Amino acid sequence: MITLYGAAASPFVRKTMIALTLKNLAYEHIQTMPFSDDPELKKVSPLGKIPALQDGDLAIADSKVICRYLENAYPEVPLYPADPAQRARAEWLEEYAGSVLSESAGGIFFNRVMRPMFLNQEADEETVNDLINNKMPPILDYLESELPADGFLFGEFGVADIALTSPFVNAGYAGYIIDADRWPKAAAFVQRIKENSAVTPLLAAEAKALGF
Ligand SMILES: N[C@@H](CCC(=O)N[C@@H](CS)C(=O)NCC(=O)O)C(=O)O
Repeated sequence: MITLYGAAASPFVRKTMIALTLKNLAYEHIQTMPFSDDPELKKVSPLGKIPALQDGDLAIADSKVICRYLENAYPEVPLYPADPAQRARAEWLEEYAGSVLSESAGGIFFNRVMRPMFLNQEADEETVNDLINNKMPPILDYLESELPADGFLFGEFGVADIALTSPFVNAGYAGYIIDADRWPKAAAFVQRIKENSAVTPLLAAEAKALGF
């Protein structure tokens, strides 16, 4: 049995949950908050970060490591392209999503949602404005040049599509909407992935749990 540790509202946990769903893998979900010093989490995730995953004797952390393990261990539904060059591009976009995009989109979410809801702090709107006006536009310019006008990035629904969409779900909770006049492909892509039948039930469940 596979066990997934983490909170669904994390872009990295959500990405992993969608990957498990697309691969038709049953799993137990242990709701675990980051920054908690939870000894159970530290056993599977030495850095205390989410997600972490246990599959039999194997315990691993980091959504990239987990998704690549799932791809190798459960190849029936592939989530990365088979062609080496395409696979490298998919892994690059996954990396881009997990670094600059997650830092900026996640920063908007952290300030406007996490701080007031969980940390009893006010949002730092100066930081949010910087993220929205200075950090997000070059990211969206780049994505606009990479994303397809229709369908998925590499033919079939895969990790790159999930990874690039997930941080925008978080930013959406914080009221951030991609300007479709300026970045039409990016806006339509994110909407398309969010409306995918494998994704909508997960988004509905997490939105309900968060009270949105
Ligand atoms: N590269 C990691 C990033 C995971 C990550 O940063 N998760 C956040 C929650 S969204 C976390 O656990 N933060 C706690 C910490 O940094 O201590 C991945 O892809 O899983």
